[in-house]
Amino acid sequence: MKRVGWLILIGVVALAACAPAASGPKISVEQVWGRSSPAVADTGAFYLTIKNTGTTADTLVGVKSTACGMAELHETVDKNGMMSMQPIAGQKIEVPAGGTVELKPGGMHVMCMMKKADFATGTKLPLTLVFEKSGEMKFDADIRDQ
Ligand SMILES: [Cu+2]
Repeated sequence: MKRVGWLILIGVVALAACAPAASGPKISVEQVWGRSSPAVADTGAFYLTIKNTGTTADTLVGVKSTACGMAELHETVDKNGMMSMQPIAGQKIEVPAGGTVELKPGGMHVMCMMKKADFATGTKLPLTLVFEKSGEMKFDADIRDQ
């Protein structure tokens, strides 16, 4: 009887190991924050980290916030030593399977234009990310100085 029990246990473990992993992207978003900016400034910026622990890539295809008249994906570029920023081509950021994409100061960011809300330190502002496969995800971005 004891031997049979062990055989069953081994069988169960083997089955678990062979079970197919759920396919598709598995997106999680961390450290969603916005940089504080003076009320008179017309623009603000949001930053975040996207992780995909799934088995296929997903793509960030849109950003929106009720705090902005318009939100765009931007990247920072070095033009002959002058740092400037520009909209990301196609307004898309791919997040590869098993990959991490960081939107951070000096790099990619969500540009909030025609600001409708005050980016005041210690407050929170809404930010929605739209992924091609994972759909919409809503966040409350912490507004802080850096
Ligand atoms: Cu920008």
